[in-house]
Amino acid sequence: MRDIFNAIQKSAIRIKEAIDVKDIGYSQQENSSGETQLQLDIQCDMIIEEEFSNVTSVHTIASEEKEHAQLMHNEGKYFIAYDPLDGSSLVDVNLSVGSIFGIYEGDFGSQNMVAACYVVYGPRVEMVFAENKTKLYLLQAGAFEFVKEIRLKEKGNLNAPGGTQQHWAPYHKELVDSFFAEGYRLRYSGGMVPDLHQILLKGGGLFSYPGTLDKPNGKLRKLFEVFPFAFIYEKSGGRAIDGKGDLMKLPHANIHDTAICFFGSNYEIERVKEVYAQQG
Ligand code: AHM
Ligand code: MG
Repeated sequence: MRDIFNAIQKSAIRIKEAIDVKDIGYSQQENSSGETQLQLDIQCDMIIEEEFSNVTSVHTIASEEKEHAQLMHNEGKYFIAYDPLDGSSLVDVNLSVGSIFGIYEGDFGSQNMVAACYVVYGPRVEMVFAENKTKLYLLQAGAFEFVKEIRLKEKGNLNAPGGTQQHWAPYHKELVDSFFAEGYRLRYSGGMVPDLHQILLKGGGLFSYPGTLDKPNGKLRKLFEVFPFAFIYEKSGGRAIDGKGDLMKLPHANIHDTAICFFGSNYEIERVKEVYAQQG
């Protein structure tokens, strides 16, 4: 695991350099979700692949930017799913973006997750790594330094509602509005890494990405985005559900499957459960 941790740190430093210096442009390719890939997406994907190719404990990788999983080392035991540059379309407006990693043992699948990590590229570069506990690191003078352990409170006051409102179900809109009516403040950048990072570091709140008319199973991908953050929130004393049950109990059929998702502190997740339970 130490080798994987080091490879992620090296990747993050190289990705930060790529974000800082490269022109942003679209490639001629689409990813598995049908989105045209930015050249930067492809470059970040290659950086991570290169770094993991040096780590013999990594058996297989799966990337949001690759259609299929890819074998690295037959003798390895870890299966790593990653989103190399989540929210990459925010780079050209200079908002924060991130890389997300789910580390699974034996095979991909929520039940096999043993660690998760993300890196936020903002005014500072920070890394959050969760195994038994959730730890925050800051990139300083070329190295990641431990800052503190992260724990969520029972309740927060931030509300980050994802998806197009026009396509929300009426009960979902009522749920989101009920938090605003209670004094919650809107915090939504359109990048799940900085949005979920903010809720974690400010102690609590709710991030939601519901099923919508156009995307009934939500937008965010289980292996690369949903499970890693679900794991991190749970290890931080928070919760992560799909409206009814725990995200970390969901199966997946395909590496690019998506899920409806809610991440937050206990108080907000209880409210979501109450509202969604009434929907049958
Ligand atoms: P991406 O992986 O193509 O970058 O998309 C994922 C991003 C998340 O970071 C964010 O939470 C979500 O898309 C925002 O979607 P929306 O604009 O529909 O709310
Ligand atoms: Mg993504």
